[in-house]
Amino acid sequence: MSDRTTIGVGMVGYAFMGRVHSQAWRSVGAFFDLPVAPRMAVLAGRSKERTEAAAAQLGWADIETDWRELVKRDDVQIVDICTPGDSHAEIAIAALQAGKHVLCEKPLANTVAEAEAMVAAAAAAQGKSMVAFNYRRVPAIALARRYVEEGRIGEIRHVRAQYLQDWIVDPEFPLVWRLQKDKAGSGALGDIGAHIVDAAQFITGQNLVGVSALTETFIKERPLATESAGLGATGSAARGEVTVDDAALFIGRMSGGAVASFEATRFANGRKNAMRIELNGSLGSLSFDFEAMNELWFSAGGGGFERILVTEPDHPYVGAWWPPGHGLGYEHTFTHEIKDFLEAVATGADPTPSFADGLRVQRVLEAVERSAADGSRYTNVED
Ligand code: 4PW
Repeated sequence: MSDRTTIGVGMVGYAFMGRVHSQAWRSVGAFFDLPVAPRMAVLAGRSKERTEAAAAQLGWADIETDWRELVKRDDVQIVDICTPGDSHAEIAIAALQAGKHVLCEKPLANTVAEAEAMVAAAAAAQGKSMVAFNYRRVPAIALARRYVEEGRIGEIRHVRAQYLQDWIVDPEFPLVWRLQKDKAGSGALGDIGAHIVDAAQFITGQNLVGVSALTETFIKERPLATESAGLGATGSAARGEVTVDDAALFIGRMSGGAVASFEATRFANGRKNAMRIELNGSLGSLSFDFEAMNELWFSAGGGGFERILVTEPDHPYVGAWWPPGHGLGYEHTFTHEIKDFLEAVATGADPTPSFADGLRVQRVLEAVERSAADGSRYTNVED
């Protein structure tokens, strides 16, 4: 930390995740009373021209064209990794070894071996580390966790989770990095399935211990991408092979005895960002859909579901924002994540989800892939 009140941040990558993280770094201090003030010191990207333009637009003071230089800088105490999964391990380990705190986008890595190396580096480091499963910081999801902890739905029997999008349903949508195994590790499974695995484990407080899975790649070849931004892209005449799953479905057992089902797909026509989770317990149920992210549905048993509008000041994170009923959006989940991370860094607490939590999710993804590949009826998540 450079002094008592400011902490320098260096961010690697400025595409979709880099933009939303920038928004969070810019706004967090204006809404939350923080023990430290983040300074958006450096943005790293490969192209000088593009990185300079992104830094100017997003509010970063300086740029580097090699993340290795960013990691060495004295004005950087936090390294925020917003790159595709193939570079997470290398950047995170170098940053931790250089004494920095690290916030890393999800999934933690592209393989279990990389995630294990990141966990080992985090354990040996002075710096704090956290994996950016931002949906934990949706107020309604944090409230669901609170309800479970308070015992309001009793013993959990069913977890039903889906993450449904449709942005690659067009067979002519280009072969962006999220559709390439060497860059993304896996497809819908790691990109969005990882979120519902993490959410299920977070809300229930239980780990997935075994799975039975099916994956499918509907479109085997696509135009090569020439440009991409956000979840949009333009393609060329040349085509390439899709090397990841388009959809992943699996059922599983949780450590506390619940049974669970998961569906992750980017082929659910009409569903844009339907990250959904429903829990059925011995006393009641909870249900959430990100497409109505300010609502949590609760059944106290017996009757049907009642809608809780999660915009009250005593709901998680909400008190810092707007009056009741005025609602939050996708970007706020990242602001909350960064607020919690900064508080942990400032107080010396261990932030969650930790790299070990990220590894746990990675082991589930790996078990899903093993089960889908060998067709085995039940595959243990390995420790
Ligand atoms: O939240 C999701 C991300 O984790 C987004 O909707 C898209 O899928 C982009 O990256 C992942």
